[in-house]
Amino acid sequence: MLIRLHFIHSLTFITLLISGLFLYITPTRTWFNKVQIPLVSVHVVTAVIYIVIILLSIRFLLSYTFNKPLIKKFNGYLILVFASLWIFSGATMYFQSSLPIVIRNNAVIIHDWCTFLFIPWVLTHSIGHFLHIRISWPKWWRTKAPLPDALQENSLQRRDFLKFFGIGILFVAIGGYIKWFLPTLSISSNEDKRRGYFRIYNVTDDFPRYEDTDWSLTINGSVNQTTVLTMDDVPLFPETTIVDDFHCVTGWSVHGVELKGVLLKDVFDHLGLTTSGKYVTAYSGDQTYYDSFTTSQILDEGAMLVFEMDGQVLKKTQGYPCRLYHPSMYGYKSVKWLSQLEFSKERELGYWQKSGGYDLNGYL
Ligand SMILES: Nc1nc2c(c(=O)[nH]1)N[C@H]1C(S)=C(S)[C@@H](COP(=O)(O)O)O[C@H]1N2
Ligand SMILES: [Mo]
Repeated sequence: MLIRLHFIHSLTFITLLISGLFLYITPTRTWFNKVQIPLVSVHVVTAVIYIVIILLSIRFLLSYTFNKPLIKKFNGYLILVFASLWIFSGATMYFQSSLPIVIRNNAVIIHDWCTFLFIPWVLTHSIGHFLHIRISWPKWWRTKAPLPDALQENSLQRRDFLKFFGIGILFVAIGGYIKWFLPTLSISSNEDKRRGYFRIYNVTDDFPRYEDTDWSLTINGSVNQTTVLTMDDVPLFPETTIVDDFHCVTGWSVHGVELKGVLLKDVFDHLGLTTSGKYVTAYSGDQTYYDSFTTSQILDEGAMLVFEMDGQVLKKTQGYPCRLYHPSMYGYKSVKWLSQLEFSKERELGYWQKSGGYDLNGYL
């Protein structure tokens, strides 16, 4: 019974680990999204199964470790502590929309760090399993608690463990590497500005690689005059710089990002543009991503065209040369490679409202 539980637990655990790492790593997350495999749901459903297993095993675990040496107790309790941290932080992430940003952000940090701190344990534990390494207990422990026969009997499962843990370790190694590597790619070069980092999101395989000469922004639909802006026009408008916290609805944030660009209100004022449309759809030059706003959100709430972040022109992957930004809304409203603002009488649904159920207004 215990061995079977252990096996089911490790299978579920590895599934969680792998799907979690796929969600964490940008290219795999994007790929799964692209082929429409709902990885988040896979992860969540597995997590529910995992919770059931943990709840089922607590009784066995406690009675099993009852008169076992300290090290066995330690293993059992370690799993319980980590499992509860994962479960609580995971649940917080799942129900995040009703929780304050601080809690949400810390939940992501706890969830990620538990995973990465647990790697050494998974490694030692599974290596012990495949290589049949057994640390013999000191005599005074052994006499107190002789090794149970059950431990000797699980040799049949070792090959399976080898397979599953082998794959697991590979992904953990890749994930661990990326975990340490990613922050160094953070957009801020200045150490003390490093406060969280952008995880590049892109729903398409590729992205538009604009030069500053071939980018343009079309403002059309129900406006008094259709307008096409190029980089040459940008200096005509007063420059606006704000420092703001960037929040992605999946839980990560970057604090104190300096965003430089022009307010859309200033663009309208300077060009004498007016609109009779109540709504705006903002399209990306990637031909796929777009989102929808009310005209007043765009003109009266400080929405801007952003050209620089933290004192540097946008990176190619972060929307170069121009992304939309609304200071009180989630990151998904920040359409990268912005190419068109279409004003209309009827409201469109955005990319994520159609495929991910994100809130239309996207306020923080
Ligand atoms: N064109 C385009 N814009 C986009 C996205 C996208 O996939 N494509 N993702 C959005 C989401 S969900 C977020 S959180 C931010 C992430 O910004 P970053 O990629 O610069 O970190 O971009 C937003 N703008
Ligand atoms: Mo996002």
